[in-house]
Amino acid sequence: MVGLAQGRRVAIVHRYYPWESENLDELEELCRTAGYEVVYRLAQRRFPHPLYNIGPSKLGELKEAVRRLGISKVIFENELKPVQEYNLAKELNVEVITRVRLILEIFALHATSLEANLQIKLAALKYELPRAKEKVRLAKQGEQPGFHGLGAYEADVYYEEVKRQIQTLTRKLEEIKRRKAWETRARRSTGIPTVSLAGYTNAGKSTLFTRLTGSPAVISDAMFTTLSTKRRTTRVNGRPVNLSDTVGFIRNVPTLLISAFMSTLMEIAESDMVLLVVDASDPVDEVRNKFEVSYSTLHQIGAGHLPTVVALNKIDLVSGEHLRRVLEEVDFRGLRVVPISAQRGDGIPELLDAIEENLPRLMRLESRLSYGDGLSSLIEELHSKGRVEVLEYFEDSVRVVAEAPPELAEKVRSVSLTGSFRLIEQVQHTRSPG
Ligand SMILES: Nc1nc2c(ncn2[C@@H]2O[C@H](COP(=O)(O)OP(=O)(O)O)[C@@H](O)[C@H]2O)c(=O)[nH]1
Ligand SMILES: [Mg+2]
Repeated sequence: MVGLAQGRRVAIVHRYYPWESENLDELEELCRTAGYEVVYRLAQRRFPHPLYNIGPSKLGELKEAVRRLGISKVIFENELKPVQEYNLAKELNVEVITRVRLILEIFALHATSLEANLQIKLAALKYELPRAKEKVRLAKQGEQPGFHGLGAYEADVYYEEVKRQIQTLTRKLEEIKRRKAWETRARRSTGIPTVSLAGYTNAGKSTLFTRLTGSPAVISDAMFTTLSTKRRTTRVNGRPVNLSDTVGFIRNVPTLLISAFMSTLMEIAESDMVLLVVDASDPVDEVRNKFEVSYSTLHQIGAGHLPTVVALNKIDLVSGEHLRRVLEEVDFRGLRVVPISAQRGDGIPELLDAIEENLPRLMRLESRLSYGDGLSSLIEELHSKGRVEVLEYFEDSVRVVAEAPPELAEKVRSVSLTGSFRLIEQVQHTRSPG
């Protein structure tokens, strides 16, 4: 348990109808994405029990596991009635949530824009509204005195408050949408290109993020998992890049969460290029299917025009024959595909080259700058946003050979000594069509 923050050990439960099938594997993937460690799994095929959803004997087993394994949260795949949620929490003595809340937690971990954050809050409130209503009903009937600690009056106030907040948020979001229509993107002005990691849950995005940024996998309490674990500045063959571990594509997102999901995903469209991570260890048909859905989703969110590199991950798990079939039988739409193992490090140099080739162009500059105000900060900027090859100090001037984003190169040109400045567009490696 060392390294894992306390309070992240969870049990997952799926109570399903006779005509459904058990879905705990996917729920476990989502739990891991949210930073939880699943230490107990319970599946039961039966009609919902009115009080607990699962049957009383299974509840007994769960209760025992929660106590024995130090579980701090129980996560249900299926929806629960408010009264069931209450009864379960009371019996188990730990928090009980459902898949919808879990997915909302994942969104919240990745959302960076104001709009995405408001959409997530709105979805959470809309999810809460019918529950608040039920609390009012129960409290009024006196069926559950002190339900969630609320009397009839408090329950009423609570319900009205949730409703009011929904209205306020909806108004705010409309305003943001109106403003966005004429606001220009401020993000680009830093001069450091952003690369977004996209792909399905479990494809290996976070593992690759860690591999490329060198930061340790941080698993901590959701409240302390700050943005810096999802966004980090790193160097790609010497060139600074902001790498972003995005929310990724999640299967079967509940309808209520679609808007929040889309606006969290939109972050990808704001970046300069996409690194699409695909799990090569799936059966060929599934690799094809996931790639195609990923590809069309990227187009849907307005990221279809961005340069995209496919990182075909987990090649350490597959045979040469399987990899050959994936490469031959899946139509990757002309995108550059680089087989890698994020875990073992295979193919990473090739991947870095592919990323570099798809980044926005740099200008190559050879310049002489005189000593004076702003020289050191300009050189610092060249170091942080570009790649400095030569820096020679002479008595009267400094000779600089570097590659830099066009805006920065322009800035250097404007203060260069006349006659000693050359600006050449960087020769790019040829990019694969698509
Ligand atoms: N064998 C193998 N496992 C990997 C590789 N990359 C990731 N994984 C595993 O796949 C699972 C999902 O990885 P993760 O990075 O969390 O995926 P994400 O949901 O896309 O962020 C984890 O158990 C990783 O250890 C790889 O290259 N090889
Ligand atoms: Mg992840």
